[in-house]
Amino acid sequence: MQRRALMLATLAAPWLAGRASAQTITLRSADTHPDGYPTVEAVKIMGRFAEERTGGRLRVQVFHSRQLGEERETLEQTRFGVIDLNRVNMGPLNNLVPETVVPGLPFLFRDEAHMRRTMDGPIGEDILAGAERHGLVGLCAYDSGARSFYSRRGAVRTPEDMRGLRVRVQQSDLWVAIMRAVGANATPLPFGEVYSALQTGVVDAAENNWPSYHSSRHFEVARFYAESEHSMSPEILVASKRSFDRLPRDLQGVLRQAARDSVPEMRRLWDAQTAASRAAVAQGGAQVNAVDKEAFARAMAPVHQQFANTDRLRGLVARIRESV
Ligand code: GTR
Repeated sequence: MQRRALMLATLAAPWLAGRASAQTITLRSADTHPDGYPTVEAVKIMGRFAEERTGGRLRVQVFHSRQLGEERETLEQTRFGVIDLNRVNMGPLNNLVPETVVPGLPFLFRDEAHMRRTMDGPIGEDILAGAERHGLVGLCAYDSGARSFYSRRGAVRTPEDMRGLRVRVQQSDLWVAIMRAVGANATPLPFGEVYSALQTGVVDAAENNWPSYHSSRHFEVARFYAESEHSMSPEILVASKRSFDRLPRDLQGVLRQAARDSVPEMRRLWDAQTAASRAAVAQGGAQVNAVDKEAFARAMAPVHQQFANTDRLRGLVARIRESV
């Protein structure tokens, strides 16, 4: 039988604060990143909003640093209501929730501002809503900047330089296809295994944004960072539908609004962290180079047709392209 996390958390809450009759509900939230990372801090901020707005009836406890497991496992547990909230990248959701593929498609957004406007508007709402059919309530999307390649073997400048490289990807068919498109061998691995895979040569390369390249210390073992910026697959905060449905109506509304209100806070932290991480990895010996982006975009283009393969998904892609 599944553990009733929400109920247990409620019973275990030592701080039955506020009015004597008010019960405190504590939602447990998972994150792969360490304490202090913008996603971790954003969910804490959301928790503070929720707590303030409910007079302490609703709280959020963030378990950072993979304390509850790797993203794919924690997502399963979230669907079953063992974990109440989960902040993951959209990548590990790709195989489950088709809509999450769309914003990760290579070179889709024109820039970060386009991605932000899209995810804040009706298209973003539509993508988040896709999770609901799969036991998850999409609360908000956070930034994940742009993902770029990094290698232990040498600078990558063109798609030809990727040929035959073993590249770690997120556990997602989209990501396997993206690597195939440039002639690389995709190796899907959980995030927590990437450092040692790079260190021991199980993989030659991986790809991620500046803050993750930095906080995971991958720059120590893969020093050549190629600014390909090939995908802007955003982060997503989901609630377990089981946990969400158990919340009183008013608390559901508070939770949704608190999540939305944490997005600008997250972005402030994200921009600062991106600049700090860029400087820190350069200091730590990373060598950064530019790539032939047009050649990468051309090579990866067939992935769009392959994965935006229903009217709904094609429609989302078209709306994103048309949006200003
Ligand atoms: C990071 C993201 C994590 C995780 C990781 C990965 O950018 O924030 O949630 O998905 O990438 O590559 O596994």
